[in-house]
Amino acid sequence: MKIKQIIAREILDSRGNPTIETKVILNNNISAKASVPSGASTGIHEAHELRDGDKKRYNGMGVLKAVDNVNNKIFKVLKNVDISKQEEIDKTMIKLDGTENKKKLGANAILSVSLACARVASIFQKTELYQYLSERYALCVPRCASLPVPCFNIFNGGKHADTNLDFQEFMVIPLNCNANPLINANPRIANDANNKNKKITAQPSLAEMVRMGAEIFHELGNVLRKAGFDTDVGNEGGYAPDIFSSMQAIELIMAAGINAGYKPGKDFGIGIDVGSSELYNKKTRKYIFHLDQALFTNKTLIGLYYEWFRKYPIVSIEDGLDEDDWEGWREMTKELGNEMMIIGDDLFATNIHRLQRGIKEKAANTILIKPNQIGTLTETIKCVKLAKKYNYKIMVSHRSGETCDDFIADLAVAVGADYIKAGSLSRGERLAKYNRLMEIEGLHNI
Ligand code: 2PG
Ligand code: MG
Repeated sequence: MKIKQIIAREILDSRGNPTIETKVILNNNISAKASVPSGASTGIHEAHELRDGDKKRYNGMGVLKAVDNVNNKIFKVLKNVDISKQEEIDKTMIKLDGTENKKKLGANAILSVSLACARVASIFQKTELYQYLSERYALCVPRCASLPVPCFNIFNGGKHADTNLDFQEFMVIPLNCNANPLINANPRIANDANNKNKKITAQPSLAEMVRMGAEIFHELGNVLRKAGFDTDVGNEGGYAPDIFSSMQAIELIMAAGINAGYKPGKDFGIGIDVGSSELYNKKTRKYIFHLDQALFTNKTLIGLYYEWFRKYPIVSIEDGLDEDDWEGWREMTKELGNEMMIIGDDLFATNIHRLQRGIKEKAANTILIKPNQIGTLTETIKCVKLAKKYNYKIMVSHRSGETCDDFIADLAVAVGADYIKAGSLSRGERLAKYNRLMEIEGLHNI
């Protein structure tokens, strides 16, 4: 079946900023849409997000040029192309753009078409999107697709909230699940036979993991309220009060988890996205944490992470160091990589060239996968495949500016991702992803 029409338009994302939504229509009039998210703590190695720059509209954030690129330039080269040829579709757009980081057409323009094509192809084939992706890219037959463990960002800081907290995300991560071998292999936090936990059975279903996240999220609200803190939420739906130290965020989450009836280190661990590229001074090579009034070198910061690891059930640190501090990443992976997930987000930017360097340098043991960091579905999946080949764990991720498009839920299942992070347990654009995962779980009893 061939592409008959492609129509893009400007819509608003969860922050009220413009983004692009694209509809692809086939010759038989079957159609599907996809929209793209947008980051706030955007890495410098990401593909280019094309914005109009016209200060008279949306303070320069408009995406009418990207929309125009889809409706004209991209449509021209994709008209009548067979919808089942996803790799060819992506390759054609990459070629048409012709730049290293998709700055001519815009990665936002290209990705919206790429995702919409995959979605309409799955509808045409009458298969679920995750099944279609899995088969299309020979990832694995649907029966071995697996559900990722959700990581709930219930405490927002950094660029995602108006708060004094420098750290960007504090996540609750369910333990006791098969998909979590690194964590379960760790004797300090592995499930023990005497765990008299009343709420979660040995292997929680995705719906149970979501329930745990929601219960802890609500309890955190109570804990904060009682302590006199603000309970408004940040960009990703987690609470975002001004607090007294970074460590206090962890203490509050631990208290909420315990109050909700769960055991830290047994039922749930804590993951931190430091977003440290935002805190790094390239000249002095120091990391500045304003709330804690502290300055760190990469070595002393790794020391702090280790101290926290000894004290709390920390199971992952994302972007613990700057995106170009390769020497630091090597050291951090050597020091902490056997104990927890060392996740590269800005470091890798879902880019196989950056990942190849990481593999060579033994930097990180987990990669964050964000399709809009690279700009096409095919390149995203190539990156996942390479990471898997070298035993990196896979965490598929949303962006802080989202839409209600739930594509990444299907993507995470299709590639057999170990984890997915899609924010907190509030805000519709975050829940859309978790709700889709629960739907998939129900559909096929994965
Ligand atoms: C991150 C993301 C998503 P942003 O750093 O991991 O949580 O944030 O989309 O702002 O880059
Ligand atoms: Mg990150």
